[in-house]
Amino acid sequence: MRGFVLLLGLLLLVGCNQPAATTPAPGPVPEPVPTPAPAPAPAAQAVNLIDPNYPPAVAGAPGWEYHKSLSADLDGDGTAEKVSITNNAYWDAQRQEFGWDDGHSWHVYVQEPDGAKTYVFSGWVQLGQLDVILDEAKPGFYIVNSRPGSLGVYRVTYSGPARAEAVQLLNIPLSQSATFENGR
Ligand SMILES: [Ca+2]
Repeated sequence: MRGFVLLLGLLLLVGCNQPAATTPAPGPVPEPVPTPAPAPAPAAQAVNLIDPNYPPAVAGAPGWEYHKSLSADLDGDGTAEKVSITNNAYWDAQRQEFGWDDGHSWHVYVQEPDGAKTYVFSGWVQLGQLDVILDEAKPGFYIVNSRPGSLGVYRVTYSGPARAEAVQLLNIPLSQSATFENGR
């Protein structure tokens, strides 16, 4: 019996001296890497798209037959205004088509039901064209100026006659050599 107690004590002693089984000592906790805040979007830059060298023209007048328009309540007064886009491309009445030159003067304006016009673009577009696209999300519209070698996108906010502001959203150079491989 005494021998058994001695053996038991010895075994306990040996067991206590065994190295701790498997759990490794925890390493240092890594410092959390701070996530850099996203860079703020560059503020849209207000621009004046009116070149005084191109006096206002009215769509549908002689020499200004090119005319596209859209209607929307841009200033929130419950009445729709009309946005018109026009240029002086030659209208061939016989052929019922436009004759395009290398460049044209273009105008974009907002017209109230009473006829008051507010011009937001007057200028020359060389080898390109303007488009107007309504902003469905909130009152306003985009002017897209696409030319060989560049693309400009502007957003126009209209608050009433003579109260329109354009900001430049995009103005990027484009490769003139990149085309679709099938040529279309
Ligand atoms: Ca309105």
